[in-house]
Amino acid sequence: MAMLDIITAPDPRLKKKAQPVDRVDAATAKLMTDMLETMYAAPGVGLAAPQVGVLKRIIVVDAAGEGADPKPMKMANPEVIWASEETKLHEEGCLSLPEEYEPVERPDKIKVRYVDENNELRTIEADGLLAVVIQHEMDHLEGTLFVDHISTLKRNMILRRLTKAKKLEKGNKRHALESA
Ligand code: K1U
Ligand code: ZN
Repeated sequence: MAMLDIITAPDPRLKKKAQPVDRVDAATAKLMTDMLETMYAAPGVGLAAPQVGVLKRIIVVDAAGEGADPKPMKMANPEVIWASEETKLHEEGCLSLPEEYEPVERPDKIKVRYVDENNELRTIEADGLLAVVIQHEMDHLEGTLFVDHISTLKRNMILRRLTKAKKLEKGNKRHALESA
């Protein structure tokens, strides 16, 4: 297993559309396992391949919650085949937008078809946090971030904060290298 680097916004790689997976072979299954390990370590409840620089339609999710038995899910080529008309507002975070949280409105229940880590086609029904996280991760496959669902004013504020944080981090790294 390997830990992967998570890309943070703003970064053009997070705005690109991911490509379908032909079949889930050993390399894809390993990527799924590495993504899950990276997600747990972050810690997070979901991760999409574009967040680790891989433009493939792969997501991993575990929305079981603290104290419950883990429920890891590895999905390739996920597709929403049904979504409820009823929507819900849920606070979202993103490992690519560290320390930023905003409510986002999405369908409350969904049915998703995907290919699992054994290359088997599966369909699941999801609601609550699981439905939120799957939809959020599927957005990453389209190059969409949760801030694209909120007001321009809030989005620009968040992106300005993240740009500043990145510049500061770059400066700190350069300073550390110069004084080493
Ligand atoms: O970056 C990501 O896509 C992962 C993101 C998923 C997500 C969380 C909440 C709502 C929608 C999508 C995260 O996991 S952010 C971190 C987080 O929410 C969390 C971390 C530890 C425990 C519980 C939650
Ligand atoms: Zn995210």
